[in-house]
Amino acid sequence: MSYLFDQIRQSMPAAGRPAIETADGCHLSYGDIVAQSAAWARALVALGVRPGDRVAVQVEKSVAALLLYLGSLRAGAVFLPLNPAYTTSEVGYFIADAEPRLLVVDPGRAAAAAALPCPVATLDADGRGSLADLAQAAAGGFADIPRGPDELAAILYTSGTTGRAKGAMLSPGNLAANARTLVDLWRFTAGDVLLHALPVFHVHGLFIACHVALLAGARLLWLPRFDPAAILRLMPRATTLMGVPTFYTRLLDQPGLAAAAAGMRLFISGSAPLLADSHRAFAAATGHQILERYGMTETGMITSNPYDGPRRPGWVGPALPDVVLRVSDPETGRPVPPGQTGMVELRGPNVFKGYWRQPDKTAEAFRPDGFFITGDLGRCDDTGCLQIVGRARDLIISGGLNIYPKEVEEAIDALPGVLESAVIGLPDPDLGEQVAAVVVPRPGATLDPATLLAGLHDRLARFKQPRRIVIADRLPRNTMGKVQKAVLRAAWGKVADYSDV
Ligand code: MLC
Ligand code: AMP
Repeated sequence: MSYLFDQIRQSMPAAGRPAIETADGCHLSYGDIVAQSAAWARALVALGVRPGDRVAVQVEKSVAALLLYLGSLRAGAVFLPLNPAYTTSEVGYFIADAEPRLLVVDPGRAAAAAALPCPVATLDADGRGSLADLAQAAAGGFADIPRGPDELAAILYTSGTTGRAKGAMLSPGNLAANARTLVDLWRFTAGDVLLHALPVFHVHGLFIACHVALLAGARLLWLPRFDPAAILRLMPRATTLMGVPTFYTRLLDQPGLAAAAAGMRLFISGSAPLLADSHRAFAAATGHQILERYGMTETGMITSNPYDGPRRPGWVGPALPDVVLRVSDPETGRPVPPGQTGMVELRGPNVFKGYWRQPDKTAEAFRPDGFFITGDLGRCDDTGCLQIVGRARDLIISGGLNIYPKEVEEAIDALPGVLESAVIGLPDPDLGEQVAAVVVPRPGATLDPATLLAGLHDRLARFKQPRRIVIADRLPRNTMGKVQKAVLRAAWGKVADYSDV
C-alpha cells in the first residue's frame, strides 16, 4: 500500500461523490480519481519508473497534473514538481541534481527538454500527450507499490543563501500528518467546496490545498490560475478559499465581493505576510476575518490562527497542535523570553527528511536537539502566538513566490559589461515585494536596463527578473566589505535615475 494514497483512499466518501470540477465542465468523482490515478501509475511503471525514482513534472496546471501526482504516489515514485515559468537552463540544474527517471513536460517544451539528460514524456493541460497515450494503452488495474510513511513522496526545490537550490525531501508521513491536523483545525468536511486557484508546483497548492480537501472528502472547484472575476463568479458555490496575500488584495478591488463572499465559511492566507491593513480591509468589506497561517516547503504548515476566536491581524497564530515551536537566539539556539525577537525553530511530524544529497546543508538546518531552523525571525506573545517580523535569510517573496537575490545577482553579474550587482526587495502593493537591482558597470562599459533584462531572458524565470534596475557607480559597503542592502533599500526612493523595466 502507498501510505499517503491509502490515507486518502481510507477517508474517501462514496465513490460517486464529486471530487473535482473545472470551469470547462469536467466533473470527476472520487471513484474517477482512484481509476484515473491508477492509469497514470501504470503509465509511469510502463516507462520504467521504479520505487524511489524521481519523476520531474513541468506542466501547466491541470486536473491531469494532479492525478499524475496521485499516480506517482501509487507507483512509489518521488514527485518533483517544477514551475512552468522556469527556463530550460533552470530546469537543467534540477535534472542534473535529482537525476529523475522521467521528465514530463507540456508538448510545447518537448523540443527544448530533449537536450536534457533525461527521458521526456509529454502531457498537456487537457490531459493529452505521450504519457496520456501510454496511460490509456496500459489497461488493467493497479496494485499500489508498497511505500511506508518514512520513505520519499516528493522533492521540492527551495533555494538557500548560496543561490544553489536544495531539494527538500518530504515523506508520505510528513504530508499526511500535516494535512490531517489541518482538516481538524480548519474544520474541513465532505460538505466543503474549496476554490483552488493556486499553482500546483508548491507546497501550498499541491499539498495543503489538495490533501486537505481530499482527506476531508470535500470538492475542489479547479481553476487554471488566479482570476479574480472567475473567483467571484464561483464563490457562491464554494465554502472555502486558500490563497496568497495577493489574491486577497486583488479580490478587494472587485465590485460585488461582499455579496459573493456572503455564503463562504473560511478564507485562508499564507506563503507571504498578509498586511494587517489588508486583513482589516477584507473584514470591513466582507465581514470575514481572513485566517492567516505560516509555513514553508521543508515543514508544510507550522502555525495557524484559530478557527474559533479572534484571528489577529499581522500575527500567524500559535503552533499547530502537533508542532513544538520555539523562538531562539540565532547564535546559541537558546530560547528567548516571550516578546523578544529570535529565530523561529520547530519540531514535529511535518518536518522534512533533509536536503537531497546535501547532508552538510541538512546538518546546518537543524539544532543538535533536532529543532529545524526556519530562517524566519519572529516573536511569541505570552500565549505562544507568533508574529513573523523578518527573515534572517536574504529572500524576496513576490506574490507568494520565493526569489533568492544571490541567484539573480549571479545571473546579472554574468552579463557582458557588468562588474557587480545587488538585488533587493522593494515594497509592492500588489505582490508584497518586487525585485529591484542596482548594477555597477565595468570601467569603460555602458549599461542600460533594457539590454540587461534581455540578457536575463533565457537565464531566469520572468518572476525572478528585476522590475526595476538602476545603474550605479558603486555599491555601498560596510567596513567589512559587505554590501549594505538596507542602505540601498532606504536610498531607493530617493534615486532619481532608476528605470522601470
Ligand atoms: C507572475 N508574475 C510574477 C509573479 N507571478 N512576477 C512576480 N511575482 C509573481 N508571483 C509575472 C509573469 O511572469 C508575467 O510577467 C506577469 O507577472 C503576469 O503573469 P500572470 O501569470 O498573469 O500573473 P498572475 O496571474 O497575475 O500571477 C500572480 C499570482 C501568482 C500572485 C496570482 O504568482 C500566484 O498564483 N502566486 C502564488 C504562488 C504560490 O502558490 N506560492 C506558494 C509557495 S509555498 P510579464 O512581464 O511576462 O507580463 C510556500 C509555503 C507556504 O510558500 O507557506 O505556503
Ligand atoms: P517557501 O520556501 O516557498 O516554502 O517559503 C516559505 C517562507 O514563506 C517562510 O519561510 C516565510 O518566510 C514565508 N511565509 C510563509 N507564510 C508566511 C506568513 N503567513 N507570514 C509571513 N511569511 C510567511
